[in-house]
Amino acid sequence: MQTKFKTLRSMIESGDLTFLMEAHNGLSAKIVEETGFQGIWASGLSISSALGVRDRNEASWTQILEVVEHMSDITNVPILMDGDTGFGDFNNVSRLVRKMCQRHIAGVCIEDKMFPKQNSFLGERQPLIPVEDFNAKIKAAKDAQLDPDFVFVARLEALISGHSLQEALDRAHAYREAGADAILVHSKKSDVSEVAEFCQAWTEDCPLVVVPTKYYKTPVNVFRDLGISTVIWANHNMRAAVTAMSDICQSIYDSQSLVEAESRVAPLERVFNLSGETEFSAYEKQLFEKSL
Ligand code: SPV
Ligand code: MG
Repeated sequence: MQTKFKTLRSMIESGDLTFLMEAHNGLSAKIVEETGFQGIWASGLSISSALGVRDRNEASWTQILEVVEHMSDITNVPILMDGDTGFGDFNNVSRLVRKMCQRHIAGVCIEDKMFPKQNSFLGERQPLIPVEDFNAKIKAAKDAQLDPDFVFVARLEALISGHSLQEALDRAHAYREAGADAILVHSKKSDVSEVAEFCQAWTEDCPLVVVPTKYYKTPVNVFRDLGISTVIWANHNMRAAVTAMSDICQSIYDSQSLVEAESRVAPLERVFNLSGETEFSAYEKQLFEKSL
């Protein structure tokens, strides 16, 4: 069987547009896979929110990794993990990558901001890390990887932080040179314009990744035409869960009854199926039959 590392690499390097769907725990990861997505985005924002903390490195890297390990254990599709700024310097990145590889987590995305980070959609002009320090993180990750197909995605925050297109391009070239396997060009504009300008100016043979949370109205064919490799749907399972949980809480609170709620929630059977109860029962039966 092809490793998750190889699968993620071939998806990102293939000519077809790849979609990674957000998950933030084992349950959501399972649903993403079951729906048919070929890969999972382990979102820092969503995992933090699900843990009840801010997207500011309030959860430690081992707490995040533990969640992603549950996601990896329950699925067969590869996971690209949001590694924020790498939880420190190049040495922290190195240790993170080693531990990810041991858990078969296929790739990491690291952004070129400072530690501790905050979500890119908050505040203005968040400071960028010096290029040489980010290059050290890329090189350390590549030196530390335990599988040659482990994917390092270098995430450019230049545009979102108000820097020029040229600054973004210069950094992207430097990161590619340092060994990045793909470049994520991030934008908080409500249209695709600055991402499009970047893509048109990007002549290297290196995959581009985008996160269209803010320019969500852009049809995916636009991404195809721009030669983009991978689209990340970054936080919609977490946001869907927030809406669904708020609605059901309100309904039960107001009615002091489960009657109205019952038809609006997943049957318990579905929950048991998602966590593998069906396989467990079959396996248990088989084990005991054999030993008779
Ligand atoms: C995340 O999902 O945590 C991301 C994407 O980093 S974004 O929130 O768009 O910065
Ligand atoms: Mg994030």
